Amino acid sequence: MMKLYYTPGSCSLSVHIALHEAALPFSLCKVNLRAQPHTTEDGTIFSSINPKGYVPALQLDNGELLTEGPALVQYVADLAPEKQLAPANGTLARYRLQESLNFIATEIHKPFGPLWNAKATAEAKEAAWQQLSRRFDELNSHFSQQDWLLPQYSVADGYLFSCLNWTRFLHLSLEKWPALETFMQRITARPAVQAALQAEGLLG
Ligand SMILES: N[C@@H](CCC(=O)N[C@@H](CS)C(=O)NCC(=O)O)C(=O)O
Repeated sequence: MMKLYYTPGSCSLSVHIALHEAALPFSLCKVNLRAQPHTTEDGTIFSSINPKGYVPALQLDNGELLTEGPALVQYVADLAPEKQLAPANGTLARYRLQESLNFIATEIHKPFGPLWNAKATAEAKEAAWQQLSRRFDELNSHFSQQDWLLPQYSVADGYLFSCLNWTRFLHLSLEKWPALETFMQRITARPAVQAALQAEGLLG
């Protein structure tokens, strides 16, 4: 059975959601990112499992470890093609998915970094929020016209949700972007998202 190394509320939530959407069997292993060095719930030094030292990481059925969220969610989607979580490989639509995943990884996920960094100055945090705000403007106009990033729900939506959800923990409001707030409500209502949030202790 596949095993997902995750930390509640982190970017690994995207993969956790994809596994639930795909209705595949998997187990979870929690990683404590606050501990230095990072450790798993059974006390193993996480870098002995994933030398990159970060989540998400997915142990596949053949024992190999696969990392990098955008690769993982596509791997999971391709294991359950009937769920249509990713367009078929080789189609232009699949490149549209990869376009979205790369956009989220580089323009949304990583730019949140300074907002999480206790050593970042107030100026650095403000600059990061301004940069994210420009991306949110674009996303807000997209979601004013379309429910999902692609014409139908895909793993990219789960990834975007997982990153935007950080605004809750950071006490930052999305009210300037009403279509983005509606997107968050729409996706939160999905049973797979509820199941992942519940398992990570993030409901309520
Ligand atoms: N390039 C990786 C980045 C993953 C990442 O940023 N993981 C964060 C949590 S959201 C983490 O584990 N940080 C702890 C660390 O780097 O020590 C991916 O896209 O999967």
